[in-house]
Amino acid sequence: MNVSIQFRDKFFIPIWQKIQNGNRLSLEDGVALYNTNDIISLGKMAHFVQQQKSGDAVYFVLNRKIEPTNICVLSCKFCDFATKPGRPDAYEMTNEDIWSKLTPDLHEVHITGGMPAHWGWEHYLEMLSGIKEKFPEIDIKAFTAVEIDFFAKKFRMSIEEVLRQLKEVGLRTMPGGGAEVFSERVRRLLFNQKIGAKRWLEIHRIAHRMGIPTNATLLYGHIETIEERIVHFMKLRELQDETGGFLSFIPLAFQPGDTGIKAHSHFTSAIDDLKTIAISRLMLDNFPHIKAYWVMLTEEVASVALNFGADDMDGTVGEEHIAHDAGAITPMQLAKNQIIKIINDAGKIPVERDVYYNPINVYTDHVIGKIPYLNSVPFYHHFEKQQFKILPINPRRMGLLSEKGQIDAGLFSLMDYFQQESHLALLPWCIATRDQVKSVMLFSNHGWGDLDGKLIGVTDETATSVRLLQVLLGKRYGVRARFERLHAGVNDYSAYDAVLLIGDEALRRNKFGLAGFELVFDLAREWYEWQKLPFVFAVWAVKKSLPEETKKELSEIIGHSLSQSEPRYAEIGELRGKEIGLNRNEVEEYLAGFNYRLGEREKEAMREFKSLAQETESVNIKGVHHG
Ligand code: V47
Repeated sequence: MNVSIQFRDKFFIPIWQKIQNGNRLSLEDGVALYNTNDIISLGKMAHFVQQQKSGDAVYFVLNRKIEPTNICVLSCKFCDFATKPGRPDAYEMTNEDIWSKLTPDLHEVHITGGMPAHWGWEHYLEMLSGIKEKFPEIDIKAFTAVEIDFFAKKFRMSIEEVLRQLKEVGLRTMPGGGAEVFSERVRRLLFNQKIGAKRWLEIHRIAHRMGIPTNATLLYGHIETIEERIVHFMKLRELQDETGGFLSFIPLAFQPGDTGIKAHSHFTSAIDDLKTIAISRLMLDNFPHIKAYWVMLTEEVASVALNFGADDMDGTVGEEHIAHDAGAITPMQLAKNQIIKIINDAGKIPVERDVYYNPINVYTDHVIGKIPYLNSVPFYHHFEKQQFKILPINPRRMGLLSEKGQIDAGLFSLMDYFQQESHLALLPWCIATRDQVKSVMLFSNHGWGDLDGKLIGVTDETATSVRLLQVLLGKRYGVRARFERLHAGVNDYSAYDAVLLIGDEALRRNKFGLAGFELVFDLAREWYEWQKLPFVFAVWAVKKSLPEETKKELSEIIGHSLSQSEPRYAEIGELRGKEIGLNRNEVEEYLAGFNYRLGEREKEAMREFKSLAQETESVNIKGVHHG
């Protein structure tokens, strides 16, 4: 993707070079970006990164915020929400009150609030288990690191034990609150009873290790310095390098209200908000999402932020007190249609998501699914979009959206194509291996023959690799294993005898290893040694009902992109390769290992696999292991 920007601030040029080459920005770069008046160029650079990460997608979730009580043992100066027992504004919700606020159409409940001295541990466990029991479709995002630390101390448990028990009763992810600003100076002045950076980061590290993805926030616009904001980004970036467990970063604009910070009685400016969104997108190069939290930004700023690096609008929210008690002027909730309109007006794809950012529905036309793995870069690097919009999506989710008619075309997982042949037309391109793949890998503690009865964690991202694994186990090795789906993102693999991963994660683990597993098997190599055929993992297909003209246009765009890309694999794959930890040579060798054109041998391989899959018993796969 070539983007040229007319900079007014010339010092942007070396920074822009770093961004385009996938090099990290420094503390000095971050401070310089804040000092600019060339806000449009800043926005364009952040938008470039946003497009690399999430194409045209902007995510939202049907969610409900619950703040179970405002009674809190802490007294942070910036907080107008917290109060003490017996005060007229104090409230406590019973668990019944909480459950009565939820409806089955929701996909996420976000729980965070005050920390009262008198609630018991059982109360929290019942809160979550009651939600899961009454609303199995609602995923729970609950309790900031500050609350987790409070539970550990109050109920005399380790952080691991607190999280283990919460996970068991339904906790899926953790929100990013309580980080404030990672600065001892600010902590002493504004929230000296609260945990500092070290403990906050440690708790998130543990959560990630236990397979609980989390968010992160920065509370900005009060007494912190620009340098302190950038140091905050760098600390988050460092932990993300280590764990990969952060989903979204949310800059929280300080709401002055009647808080104890008298010198700062005004709201942040829209310019500061947009700079913070853009600079967080640029500094946090390893975070998948940046959230424009409309509750604190206003709808107007949030909508502009969608072209300044943000790809996440939080959700419908329902009710909110932390910002509103501190003077926020925004509504308490946004209707789903209003969110969809804001996103469409910004020229993006409104993507309704689940708690792990899996797309559930998209609300616009001309959507092309893009498999976000290195091996499909040749199809998209020179893709001239015209009227189409690009949605990065894993193969399995693309199949599900296509079933609902919400995807016009894409690279489909082979099994999904087989199932939807009646309404999908094949195009002459695919992702096929020659002999090995390097990115569909089984990490195991047992050889093939010893996997009988064993528990295998399988990626949630595709139907084809999982079926290939079952065919290999059943037909080649005569073995029956048990399977459990993994969720997208970080997982705790310790419960499994083997784990099937695909895409860039598999590629990374193939190079650097997956802790706890000694053996690594390449599924395409297994297939090749057995069948002496290539393996077709995905095929390009288009909705049959599209006008012929559109199909033709799309075919030309794909064909053009591929022929432009083929002579330049090292160059086009370099950026993504860097993210995975591969050098140029490794990228080139990896991409050269694929055949992207659907020829006779590939078609023969498809037929052979289809009949073997039909003969193989379809094993029931349980949901994600949460224990
Ligand atoms: O931790 C308190 C902040 C946070 C004020 O993870 C204030 O998806 C502004 O973390 N002005 C709670 N902010 C909210 C939060 C959040 C919100 C939306 C999404 C997610 C997510 C997380 O609110 C607190 C604190 O940092 N806060 N007082 C104030 N006056």
